[in-house]
Order: sequence, then structure tokens, then C-alpha cells
Amino acid sequence: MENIGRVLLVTDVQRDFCKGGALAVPDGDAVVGPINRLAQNYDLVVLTQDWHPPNHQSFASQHPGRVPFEEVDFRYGLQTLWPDHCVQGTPGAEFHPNLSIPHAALILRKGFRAGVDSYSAFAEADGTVTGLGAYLRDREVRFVDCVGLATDFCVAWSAEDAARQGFRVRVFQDACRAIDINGSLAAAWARLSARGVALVKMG
Ligand code: VGL
Ligand code: ZN
Repeated sequence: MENIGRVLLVTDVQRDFCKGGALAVPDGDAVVGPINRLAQNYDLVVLTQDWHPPNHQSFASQHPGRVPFEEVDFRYGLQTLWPDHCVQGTPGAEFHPNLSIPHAALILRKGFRAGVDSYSAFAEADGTVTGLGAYLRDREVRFVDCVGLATDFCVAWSAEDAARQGFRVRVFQDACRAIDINGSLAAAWARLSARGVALVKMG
């Protein structure tokens, strides 16, 4: 057995975040091969899937006069508005067709409540916990390794929450790609470093 007590958390490797998708992350497809290889070293793999209803309030289309990538004040804080993406049951919400991790144990969907976004796999934007922290503790996981899309949003928020909950966290930079708007990537790295998250390379 390899990597005892360790989970690989694979964030949002979905069509809409890859080439031709509604919210394509630059070079997003490049994470698929490295993640497939890396996952073979883990007994426990958790996948997340961004999974929004068509009227999700993170969509700029739901706010007349607003455009994607603007920030607006929601009751739980500042929310970036996005193009419609990862709509439940649509092709854009499917995993990348070349993602191949048949032994993944859990697929955690997030952002499924119309009024609340959820970058983190551990808690929604309003603080509602998803249960992932308890799931990992029940399985005696102590180490969380993070990969996927996008580095500066869902990967970073999950890594930060994992560190906050006491897990030892690493982000594999070369198995992530960023959206990088308004300095979001630099800001994410700063927050992660401050939390003691290790930024590493697969090599
Ligand atoms: C994400 C923006 C909106 C992500 C999800 O997976 O990083 N970013 N929804
Ligand atoms: Zn989303």
C-alpha cells in the first residue's frame, strides 16, 4: 500500500474549465495527464465536481447589468461573477473525457445551492460544511495533496480550508492551472504560504 493516511484531492477537472469550455482555464487540459499518473500512487482519491443549477447566483447572467469577472457584495461576502458554467447535467459539467481515475472513492459535488457558491470542498461560501473534513478524519487521513482547476480559486480555497482543519497540505503546482484575474494567483499563494501549505512539484 502506498501513501497511507494520505488523500489526493482532485478539484474540478471538468470540460467547462478546459479548452473550449465556458470558463476555460488557460492550459487547463495540461493537468489531466499528470493527475492520471499521480493518482496511481494513492489508495484514496477524492474528486470534486462544480455542479451549479441553471440559476446559480454566481452567474453574471443572473444579475442584469453585470458582466463576468465583476465582484458583487453577497450576504456572505464578495462574490466574483462568472460566465454560466458547470450546469448540472450538461456536457460542460462532465469530467474531462481523458481523466482516468477509476479507483476514486468519492465524488463530491459543490455549488449546488442556487444562492451559495462553494470554491472549497470543505465548506460552502456561507460556512456550511460539506462533511469532507469528517470523512477524511474518519478514514484517518492526515495528509491532503491538492491538484486540479483552478489553482487560485477552488484548489486554493480547499487547500486553505484543509490546512485550517489541521491537515498537512501540499499543492502540486504542475498539476494545477490558474484563472489569474485581478492578482488572484499571487493572492492565493500568499494565503496558502501563510497557512503553511507546501507548494511542491511532481518533478
Ligand atoms: C471555479 C470559478 C467558479 C474553480 C469554480 O473550480 O476554480 N472557479 N467556479
Ligand atoms: Zn463554479
